[in-house]
Amino acid sequence: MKTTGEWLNEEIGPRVSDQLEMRGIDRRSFIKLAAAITAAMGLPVGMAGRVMAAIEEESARPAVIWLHFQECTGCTESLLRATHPTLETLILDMVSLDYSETLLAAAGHQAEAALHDSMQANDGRFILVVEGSVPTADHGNFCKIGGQTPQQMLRKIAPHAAAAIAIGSCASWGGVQSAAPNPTGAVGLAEALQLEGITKADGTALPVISLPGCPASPYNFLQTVLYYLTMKQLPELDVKGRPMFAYGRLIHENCERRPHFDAGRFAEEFGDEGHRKGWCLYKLGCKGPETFANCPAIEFGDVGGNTWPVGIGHPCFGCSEQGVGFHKALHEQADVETVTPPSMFPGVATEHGGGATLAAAAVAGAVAGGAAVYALGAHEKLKHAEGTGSAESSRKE
Ligand code: FSX
Ligand code: SF4
Ligand code: F3S
Repeated sequence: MKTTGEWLNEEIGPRVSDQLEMRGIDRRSFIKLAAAITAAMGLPVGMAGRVMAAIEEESARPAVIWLHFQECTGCTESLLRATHPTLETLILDMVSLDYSETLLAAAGHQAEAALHDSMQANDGRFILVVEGSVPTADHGNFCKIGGQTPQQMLRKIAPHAAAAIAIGSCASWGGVQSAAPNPTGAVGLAEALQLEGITKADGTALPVISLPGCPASPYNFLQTVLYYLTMKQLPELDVKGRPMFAYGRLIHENCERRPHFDAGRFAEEFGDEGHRKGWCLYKLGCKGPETFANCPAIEFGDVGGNTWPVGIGHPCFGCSEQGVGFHKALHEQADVETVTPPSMFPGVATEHGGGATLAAAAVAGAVAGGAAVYALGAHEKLKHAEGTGSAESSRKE
């Protein structure tokens, strides 16, 4: 029986670059794209060759087992329904998706067999992706797949994985289901493993990378997998298990409305003059000042034009931040974590040529990375603009 990965690979062709070429993205553009992704991962752009090789290396494709627990499947949907085909082509060709409850062609016992076969063939080597929260109340009986609760599935599968990715806020820390009164006792994957005492077969902790967001940004998933394939190790994580390259900075630090915040120009209510003029949304409840994510740099949907919550005029509600999204009231004002720039920023009074600190250089690199990943979507926009002869442009191109 064919696995979902084999079936998909048959459908989408043997090599990523061939596939992209069929979709009008030539080799040169592929190289540029690889350079953009490399920078976004916080790696030197000179490593783009290694990233490209990792994308194209078929034998290195890790097996992926993708489980769905309590969630809306929005993470999978947004990943696979990207406006342009580049993203899902890259993702689906980089991994061998052996088991996915959403995408699996098989059903029932055949599906169970695919899971069993992949676990046996890739023991200790596959990546476990979990989407959705784990119910801990009433023995987890709120959610069952094939007659098993998430805990039972995790006990069976997780010890055999090499690493796990918790995709979305639900899998990262409970997400929307963990909103008070949290009737199912929803927790994220890392907490569920800890509560159940689940470790790898050798007794060591299973590394869990959390990619919160409701839904999670497909770019952050792509970059995390690519980093792992290229560097053969996990990216640097923060204390909440999130990759630093994506969650290292507050939304408030990269927001295009930040000059209005600093100048005290706020929208006071939806539709007022300040709102129409694009002023800061802090007083409408924007949680950007206490939410770590790269939404303003990466945006959503590959279409540019400020397509992220604040960009289209709605306050960030902190969907990716534990204790903020689904826990604080929508229009409650945020705790401002950095009223003044963090101390690691270069001093504005520093004389030219004085040299930046290492931390400041890293911050600058992160900004460049954020802008660079935007090129993923910008490339398609450019093609469209060239095709239609329009002078479409974006603030970040
Ligand atoms: Fe949760 Fe993802 Fe929100 Fe939905 O599955 S993060 S409810 S967009 O889909 O897990
Ligand atoms: Fe942007 Fe929100 Fe910060 Fe205002 S409060 S600058 S809208 S992130
Ligand atoms: Fe979520 Fe705020 Fe980003 S609501 S999508 S974290 S801008």
